[in-house]
Amino acid sequence: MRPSSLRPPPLRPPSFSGRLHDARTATAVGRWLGAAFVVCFVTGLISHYLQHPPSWAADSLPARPIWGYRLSQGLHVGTGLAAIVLLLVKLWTVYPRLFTWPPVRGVRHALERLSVAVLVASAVLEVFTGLLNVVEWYPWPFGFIQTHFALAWVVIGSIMLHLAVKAPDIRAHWSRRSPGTRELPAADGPDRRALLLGAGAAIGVVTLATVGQSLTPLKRLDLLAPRHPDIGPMGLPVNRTAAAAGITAEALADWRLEVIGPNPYHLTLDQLRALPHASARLPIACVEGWSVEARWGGVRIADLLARAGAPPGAGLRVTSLETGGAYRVMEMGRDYAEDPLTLLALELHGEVLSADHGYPARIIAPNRPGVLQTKWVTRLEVL
Ligand SMILES: Nc1nc2c(c(=O)[nH]1)N[C@H]1C(S)=C(S)[C@@H](COP(=O)(O)O)O[C@H]1N2
Ligand SMILES: [Mo]
Repeated sequence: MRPSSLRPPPLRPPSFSGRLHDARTATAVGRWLGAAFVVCFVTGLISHYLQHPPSWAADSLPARPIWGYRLSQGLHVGTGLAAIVLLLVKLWTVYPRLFTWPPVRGVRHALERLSVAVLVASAVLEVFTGLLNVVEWYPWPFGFIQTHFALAWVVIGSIMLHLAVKAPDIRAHWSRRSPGTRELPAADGPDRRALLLGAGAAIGVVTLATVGQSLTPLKRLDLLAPRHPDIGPMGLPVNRTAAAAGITAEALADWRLEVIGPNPYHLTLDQLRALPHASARLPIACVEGWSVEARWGGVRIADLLARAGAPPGAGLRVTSLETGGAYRVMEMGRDYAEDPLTLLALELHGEVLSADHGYPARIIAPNRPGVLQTKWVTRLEVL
């Protein structure tokens, strides 16, 4: 067998012999796409396991740094959006190869094509389900979270297989002037440079026009993201309003906080307000990518649990007044429950919480996904 670098590219129909469809362009774009997918995958796992920790890990999730989840989920959505641009460019670069004739030239070729089909299909579905989740549109019959999570493994597995199959090509075209590749169209020309610059510019525009949803200094550039860090009741976005959650005036009229533990008790709102006051500057970081820091005031969860006679190291189950919905009940492990910054918040920016932000009381805890910052809290249970 000849050294792989001397082998001519496997498929080169004359009509597609330009530099924009060659292996060097595919490698150059593929590296960035691969990097985006890896960051997206790792941050996706972080998000998944913070929300659905295996039972053995639930008590040792880190409550620091307070901005950890904000950063990781900002990266998840940012790299996911960049991956959409890169995926389109990559598909455009390689599409002549996807339509070669004959479609199958043997078992090995058939398997390779099948693996590429799985890679393309899963990657496209993964980034578009993610995008539609950001705009909260679910035009499909399956559950978003399970599908997005399962597909992530298919995508990452297919990428690894693809890297293994294409390793010789990637190696030969990794740098502009690989030794021994003179007969391959490896030299950069203005057309390839223009394509790569164009792709970079498109990613720059997409990123700059959305990253302000979580990177507050750039919030003025946030033109495309569906939520803006400043826009919403009390200057903070809202995903689920009180009306959407079915929080009625009647339900709030006889609200009281029930705390269940070795010494159970309940408190009216006035009694709760009379307890030692604590405050914290903490971000809300939504899984959909927006995040914003705010000043919260209320009562420490640790104080409420201690008063119920909770043993040290106890976890907590929180129940909302909301009648349905996936976020009505939430559990938090020891490290969050004990943290002095974890509050049952009654105030936002020094004012009483508005209905949409969880009046009369909501959870705010450091380094946690927004979905776990339960609003309209009515019951705490020591676990
Ligand atoms: N009870 C309840 N709490 C909830 C939700 C919900 O649907 N129900 N949504 C969560 C989500 S997805 C986020 S991002 C935060 C947003 O808080 P905010 O609306 O005060 O900004 O609240 C969380 N708390
Ligand atoms: Mo959220």
